[in-house]
Amino acid sequence: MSKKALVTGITGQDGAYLAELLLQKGYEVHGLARRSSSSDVNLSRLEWLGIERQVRVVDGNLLDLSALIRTLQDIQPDEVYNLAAQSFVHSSWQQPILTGQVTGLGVTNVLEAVRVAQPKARFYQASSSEMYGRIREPMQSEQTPFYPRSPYAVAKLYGHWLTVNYRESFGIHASSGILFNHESPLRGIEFVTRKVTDAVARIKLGTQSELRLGNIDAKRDWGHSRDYVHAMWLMLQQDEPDDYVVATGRTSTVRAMCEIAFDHASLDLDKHLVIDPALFRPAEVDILLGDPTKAKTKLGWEAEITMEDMIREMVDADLERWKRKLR
Ligand code: NDP
Ligand code: GDR
Repeated sequence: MSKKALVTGITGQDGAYLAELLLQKGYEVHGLARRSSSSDVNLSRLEWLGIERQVRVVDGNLLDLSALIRTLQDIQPDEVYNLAAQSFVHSSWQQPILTGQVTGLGVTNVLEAVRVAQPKARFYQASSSEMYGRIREPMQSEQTPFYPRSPYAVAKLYGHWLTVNYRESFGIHASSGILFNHESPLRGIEFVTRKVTDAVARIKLGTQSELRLGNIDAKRDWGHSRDYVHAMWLMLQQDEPDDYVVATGRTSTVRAMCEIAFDHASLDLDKHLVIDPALFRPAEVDILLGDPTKAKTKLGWEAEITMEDMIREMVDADLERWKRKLR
């Protein structure tokens, strides 16, 4: 009998790569997705990976506990990966209540559904390096204190501690991955890496001339989503649930990341970059740099794809997308 997994956030970047990994490992993969009036479920990322027909999509929303309970009763998954969230930090100041409901309280709904309907399931929570916020230690590990700097980060911290609490209160095999930024050609266009690689493609093809950015001095520890979903899976294969930092251990400025993208397309960043004060955040996380020692020692996990190779892959993918559209 193959194992069954339920992935919330199946239409997002990580949902797609995680589904691909689980299918390769022989899992029956169920994905929770919400419908909208303009489109049925958006399966474009699963289509990009050619797996849309292999994933069983379930209609649902993190805000609807009854639907979550019925979904777990019907599927009886061995593993539940909670990836769904309002995940864009910048939007969380515009939509703080929704962010709290989905990214924070939504975790309670999924954990309650597990507790009520399938307590034997192993649970993964998508926690975030944004929880560290105002950094007081040069490298952030599982022991570093949290200081969230956005409504998103506050909501993630709630979800993180609730996961710890359900593990300790009810004995649920609940693990939390404190993942640092990870990107790919499937990254949403609003995030800075993909905004940059998409702009590079358009500038190269002559349909755009400038790239407007906010704080280019911010530093991030960027890895590849394909690598990071592997760490999620490894956490649920351990005998004991735990919390793990998942990161590369290298940090770069937004500017340095831009230079890699522009250089790859033989373009000059300074001819196209415009700093737009409207894109600065009310409170910024200046630098993130993760210490992945525990993940390496206990899970045998290490990031394999470098930030440079990832950004080049993203530029190539965006060039290909735009060439196809313009044809
Ligand atoms: P995405 O934004 O690409 O995906 C988010 C997913 O959540 C989408 O499938 C979205 O569906 C779904 N979703 C949003 N609201 C609801 C809701 N109310 N009910 C059900 N589904 C909902 O994020 P990523 O794939 O990049 O990230 C996955 C998770 O990991 C997120 O929780 C994110 O916060 C967290 N994380 C991400 C990091 C990163 O660098 N990528 C780092 C650390 C943590 P729809 O398509 O309908 O919008
Ligand atoms: P982040 O990712 O907020 O770290 O959250 P994002 O790519 O949005 O920002 C990274 C840094 O770039 C700076 N920046 C800009 N960002 C965006 N989006 N657009 C711009 O024009 C721009 N200019 C400069 C930002 O100020 C910031 O410092 C991501 C999300 O995936 C979260 O869900 C996840 O939890 C964290 O990573 C870890």
